[in-house]
Amino acid sequence: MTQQIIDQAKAVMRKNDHGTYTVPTHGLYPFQWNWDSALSALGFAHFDEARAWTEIETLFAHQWDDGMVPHIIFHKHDDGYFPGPEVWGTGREVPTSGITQPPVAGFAVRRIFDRARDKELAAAKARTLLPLIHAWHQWFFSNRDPKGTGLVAIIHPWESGRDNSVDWDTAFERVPTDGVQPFTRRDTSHANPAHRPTDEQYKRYIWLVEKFRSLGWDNSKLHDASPFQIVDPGFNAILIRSCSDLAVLAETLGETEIAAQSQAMADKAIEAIETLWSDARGQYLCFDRSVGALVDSPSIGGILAAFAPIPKARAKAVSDRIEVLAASCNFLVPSHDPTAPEFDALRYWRGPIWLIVNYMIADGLECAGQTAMADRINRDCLRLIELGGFAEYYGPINAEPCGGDAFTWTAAMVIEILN
Ligand code: 9WN
Repeated sequence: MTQQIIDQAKAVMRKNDHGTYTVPTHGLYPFQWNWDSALSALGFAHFDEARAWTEIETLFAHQWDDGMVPHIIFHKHDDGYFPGPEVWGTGREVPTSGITQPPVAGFAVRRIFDRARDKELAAAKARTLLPLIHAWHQWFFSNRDPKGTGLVAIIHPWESGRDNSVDWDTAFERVPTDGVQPFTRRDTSHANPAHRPTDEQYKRYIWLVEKFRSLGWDNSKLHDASPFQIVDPGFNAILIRSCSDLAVLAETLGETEIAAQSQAMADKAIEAIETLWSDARGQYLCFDRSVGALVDSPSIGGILAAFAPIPKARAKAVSDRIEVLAASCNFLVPSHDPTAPEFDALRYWRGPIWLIVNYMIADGLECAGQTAMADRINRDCLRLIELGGFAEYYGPINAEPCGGDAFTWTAAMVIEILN
């Protein structure tokens, strides 16, 4: 049974493999996505280490001069996705988007390196990737934390990877839609519109893209110019984990300066993330930097914080919080609290379960000694696969498979969990 599922997962990954990069799924997402690639590489590493390294190398081959790694790389022309390269207008030879995504590559590279069977290949690849990943981490703190708070802001919901989370609703009201010309969405022709973001949200996504394009994609200007600046605990936890993992990797490779700088960034952020903790909610919350207040939205962003090496007592509290959520759903971990009025069981990041997020939460909890909850989350991942196949996301009440199917990172996570 286990081997059969692994074989099916490998087949999904091979199907979406374009040789040097994978697409998340055919049709809905025909290009390379940033955090999809880093997490998918973990799956490849179990059966083709060289291919795993290539996935991440391709991603970093499109790193911008300032250090940013874009969220989409438009390797080949495809009309099936909106917004395409002409909307982004970043002027790159191989077009890319102009925003970034959760920086999970540092974590992935350390893990692939640590588990490598081909040590020589791993050392060579890690050595090349190390300064590139470090430059991306430094880019974050220079450009998305201009006041040196220790935590970085996202300036577009797409950067979080949790596109239509309830977390952004209030801040999004401050994003106008003036001047956005009519456009045709393509996602709703591939997936059920009831499981996707709304048209109103799409207009605001595009307004932000046009605003940033009008500033020439100059990252020294974008943060301050954006009406949307959110400090997301989940996003920051991924950055913290990648910084601390990169510190360990750098030390192993004898790169002591990168090691010290990475650890310093992680330490400062771990201290700062404490300001996002809410006793009332029993979890971390987002902080809306534009208005200087926490966002009282009980989403999975505040639970994903457990992916970072937060204090053990906090990890225990997060585990307790998941236990509370379990009382109102049949599968863990819903992307929004099912008892909250905004919960929407099948609409994208407003309720459904995403296996990549489950994987990171379980990994963090396991590192913190919360193994029972980590195991339970991993078991639920496998139940969801057995019931719904390799979907993009799943309903937390009835396990409905939603969004795209034959999904690369979902398959990669299953390979990870079963190995
Ligand atoms: C926008 C590819 C990506 C994921 C994101 C997920 C979704 C894109 C979209 O798909 O976002 O980046 O068009 O909806 O929200 O996390 O990386 O799988």
